[in-house]
Amino acid sequence: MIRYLVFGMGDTGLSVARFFEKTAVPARYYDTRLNPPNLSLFNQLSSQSEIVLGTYTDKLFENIDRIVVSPGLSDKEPLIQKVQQLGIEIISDIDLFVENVTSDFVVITGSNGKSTVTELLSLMCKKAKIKASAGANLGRPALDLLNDKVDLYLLELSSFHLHRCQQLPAKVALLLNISNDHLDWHDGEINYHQSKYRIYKEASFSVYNRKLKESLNYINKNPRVSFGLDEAKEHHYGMLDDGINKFLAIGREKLLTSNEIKIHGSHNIENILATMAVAEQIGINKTQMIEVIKEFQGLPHRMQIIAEYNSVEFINDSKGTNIGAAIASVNSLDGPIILLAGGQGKGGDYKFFADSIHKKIKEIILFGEDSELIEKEFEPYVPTLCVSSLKDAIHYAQERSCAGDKILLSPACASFDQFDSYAHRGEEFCRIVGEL
Ligand code: UMA
Ligand code: ADP
Repeated sequence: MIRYLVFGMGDTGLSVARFFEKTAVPARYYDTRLNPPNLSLFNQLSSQSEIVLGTYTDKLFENIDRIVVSPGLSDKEPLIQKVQQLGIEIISDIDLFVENVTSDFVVITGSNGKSTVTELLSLMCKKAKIKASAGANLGRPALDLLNDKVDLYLLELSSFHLHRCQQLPAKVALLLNISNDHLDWHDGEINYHQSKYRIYKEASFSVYNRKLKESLNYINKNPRVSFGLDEAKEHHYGMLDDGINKFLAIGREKLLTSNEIKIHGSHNIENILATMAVAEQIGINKTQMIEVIKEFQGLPHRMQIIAEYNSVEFINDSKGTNIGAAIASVNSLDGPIILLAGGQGKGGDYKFFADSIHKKIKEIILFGEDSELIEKEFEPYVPTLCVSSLKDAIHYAQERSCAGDKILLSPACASFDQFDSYAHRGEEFCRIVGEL
């Protein structure tokens, strides 16, 4: 029997442990932290399992053939470098999923829009009465999904997952877009991009963004279809403009107008076109797709108008956790914008950020770890202010706003310097705005 070391005792590590318990596979679990988040649950595992925390000795690798590494851990981790030297096979939880799955699965990635598309697909499956379970980066780890006896799995995959995947024979693979994110984890742009494009390697059907021309170098010989905001050739997804309305379309066939969609911005139209291209491949008909799209209000913490106070709109886009997302969100709004941004950066290019959006914003108020770095790039263009907390940022923004302004929280950064997660940051934003 293969002997496993599981590195990381977060949500992914716990899903691996549950899976191994069910299949009676003994394993050793390790976390660099002395008190990892799920420790009490790990302590309930069977006596076949061992737990090691904090510092380790070479005994950790004794009798180990394979190591399952959690997505948050990069190859810079000393333990992973050691394992590479020892020649132990490194895999991800997604590899275990692929080795054990018996139904079809769809894989979705992109720097932004993954959760929106995965959720939309999930709703379309429900409408079409296709039994499906969605998860992975979306929240529920992939191995936990195997408990659901369904016809189809929808996996939202991050570049961290994809970096370690050995085989990914998905029914359909979708790469939505690429803008720089997680460059620190991947040690640069090239590695990040390659991890994203890797999604197509073993897919039976590929859905690609026409703007990402490089996709075609990675897609295998199997069938493919494209999406984009331009007019599309037959069978491909795109837009048609009759001078009065803009239509989402397949080739020349009009499906619905952009006015019938509740979620804002051209980036969301791209997301919907991509979703329809995948949905067609999993047997969802056009009527079912359109009904779901017309009803869809979007996910929490993504461009949610949460309040209007003195004719000023407050918008929560706490999930705008990288530069590409924040640019898309700013561009999807009209009118004067006071942008609240900052937090823990991920190696992104703040000069590019400022160059891309300074004309659309009235002012930027910054908080968190990278606030001064961002401020430096915006200073030549618009009024800037660095404050110590999100609360101060909201109060200053409100004081400086006039009727008709939009106060947008789209931080372009991760939240972990001051919050537990993007959701926690978004909830705090809603709470503080509610107190005004
Ligand atoms: N960590 C340690 N020591 C360890 C193990 C982990 O310090 O020994 C730290 C990591 O460096 C990281 C944190 O713990 O900062 C969490 O890492 P993890 O890999 O244990 O995370 P999980 O709890 O297993 O959650 C992961 C995904 N997290 C990451 O990729 C960082 C979750 O995506 C995902 O929902 C979950 O698996 C279930 O599949 C979250 C995420 O932030 C939403 N994803 C990134 C993003 O969307 O940008 C990629
Ligand atoms: P992900 O799961 O990839 O983080 P989400 O669907 O949760 O993506 O959206 C996160 C943020 O990314 C949104 O708040 C929005 O600002 C931005 N976004 C969504 N779709 C796109 C897209 N297609 N292109 C650029 N930005 C996008």
